[in-house]
Amino acid sequence: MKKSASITARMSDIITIERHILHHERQNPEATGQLTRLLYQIAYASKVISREVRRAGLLDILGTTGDVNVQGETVQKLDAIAQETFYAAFDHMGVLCCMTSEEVDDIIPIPAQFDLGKYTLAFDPLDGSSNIAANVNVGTIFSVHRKITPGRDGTSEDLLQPGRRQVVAGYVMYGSSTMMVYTTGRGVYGFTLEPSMGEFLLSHPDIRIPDEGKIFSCNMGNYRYWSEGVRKYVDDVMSTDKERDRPFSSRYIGSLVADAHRTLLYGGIFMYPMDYKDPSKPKGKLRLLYEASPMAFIFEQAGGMASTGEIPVLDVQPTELHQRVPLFLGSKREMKEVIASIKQHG
Ligand code: P6P
Repeated sequence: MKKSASITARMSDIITIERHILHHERQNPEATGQLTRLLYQIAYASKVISREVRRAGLLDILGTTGDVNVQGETVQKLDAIAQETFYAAFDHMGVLCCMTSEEVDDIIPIPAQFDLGKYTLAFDPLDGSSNIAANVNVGTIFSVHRKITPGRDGTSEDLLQPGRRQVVAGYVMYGSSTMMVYTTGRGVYGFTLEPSMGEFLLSHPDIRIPDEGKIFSCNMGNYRYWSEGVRKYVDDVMSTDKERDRPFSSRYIGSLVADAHRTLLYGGIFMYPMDYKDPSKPKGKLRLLYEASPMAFIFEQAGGMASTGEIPVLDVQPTELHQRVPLFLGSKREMKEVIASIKQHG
């Protein structure tokens, strides 16, 4: 009896993502179940992509399809698989009115034969895919908004909403383990895939970013293209002639999900600043709708900050599906310091 009791006790301690999602649905009296089904499908699609990522080296799918995506980047085969997996997971679910993806130029409508729902989905099916061949962590990033326009079909207006209005934001990281991290505006929760069960189990209840850290993360190869304020901040962080109360380490993977996840757990700052290589045409690199905005919702929910360097990312009014923005994510202390440096020095 005792043995079964301990198993029962262990079972009751295990919180699957499904159990967590249902628990939150019950707390929301107006819930219709559409959001629950949406989150279930994200978890399902992530398991399928995780399996493909893990087998990549074995199935000779590391190569490219030869296609070029809307960003002008050569599409890796896994990108194509991840894109198709996410699309196929949602086109028939009756929870979305439209989608947008890094891999597709235009808005993605729901096929006429399927029911429509009240949410939009913006996603990067496999961010960091240029790192795949080196077996570096890659990830899926997703962002959900409510439909705001009348009529049946979703429009770009439903997608081009400020991040402050997101309903759900999250990412899946395919690393030494597969983790899904998301927020619905009630804190940030992390789930780790238990491969033998095929279940995401709650491993990081209520993630909070430290108020300060000692890791800065940026591509120093672009240093000469940054504004004076950013360069001064980095010079200060790296300086040894000042009495800094903590030495900094530099960590940069070049895969947003991996760099953001480490920053979220350990603290510090991640930066992809505005590039002034052509001062007449300053540009960001990371995309607003399906990279910066979902990460910003997560970081603010975890007690951190997310900025373009001038305004909170969540307050940016999108104008184009694939628009790019400069992105700073991190602990309050480092974020306030870099924003102050930009304000003072430009
Ligand atoms: P760079 C990956 O291609 C990506 O979109 C993000 O995941 C990552 O943060 C960034 O680009 C890396 O860019 O210019 O440092 O290689």
